[in-house]
Amino acid sequence: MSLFETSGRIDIRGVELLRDALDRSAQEALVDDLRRVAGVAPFYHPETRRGQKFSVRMTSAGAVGWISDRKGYRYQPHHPSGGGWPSIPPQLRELWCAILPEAATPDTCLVNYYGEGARMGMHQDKDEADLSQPVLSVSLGDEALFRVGNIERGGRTESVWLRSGDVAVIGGAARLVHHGIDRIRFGSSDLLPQGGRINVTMRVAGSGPGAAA
Ligand code: MD3
Ligand code: FE
Repeated sequence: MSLFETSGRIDIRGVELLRDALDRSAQEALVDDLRRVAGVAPFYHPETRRGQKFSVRMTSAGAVGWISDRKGYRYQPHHPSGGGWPSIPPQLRELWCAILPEAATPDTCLVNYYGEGARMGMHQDKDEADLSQPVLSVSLGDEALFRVGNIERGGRTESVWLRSGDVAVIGGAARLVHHGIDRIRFGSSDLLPQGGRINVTMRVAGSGPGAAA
């Protein structure tokens, strides 16, 4: 996988964006891997405790996967349909190790699919047991308007368009900032045959309140 050769590093409130970290062939190989993941663990529409459907569809790979349903949100060792999650694709593990050699081994990989009109509201990621462990994100397909706020709710925010092949590293103080995806530019990339956007986040979920089986 070709990494860093042409990449610019951009700092957005502590989120480190590695522009164009993955070239087209690496992106295509990842899409193939994710197609295999979705073959075992199909994308589904998570819902909130109150029964509101997310506009983003999700699946996971790894020992545990993040899910949200009428019982709440958590990491659990099986897909909502009952089967186990597939293993994390080797290319993604290698990417993590190349960028984050000091970090623990990731045990989950959340895959978000944004179709036309999908978005993700501002939120914090704090369901992982050890919040000192970083998150690594890979964007594939259509461009997305990513917004980064503050550790406290509200206040000023900064936005940037994420593009296919961009990698983001979230660690340190940035790990707890509020962030979201306001919208995508549907059809802006030809990577995914049906259009839309995939974001992959690798994490160390660990064991903890959020990981109870
Ligand atoms: C900043 N995903 O899955 S990726 C998520 O594009 C999520 O699908 C977005 O937020 C997406 O939770 C944004 C970049 C990202 C991922 C995790 C973060 C930024 C983050 C965790 C903490 C702070
Ligand atoms: Fe998030």
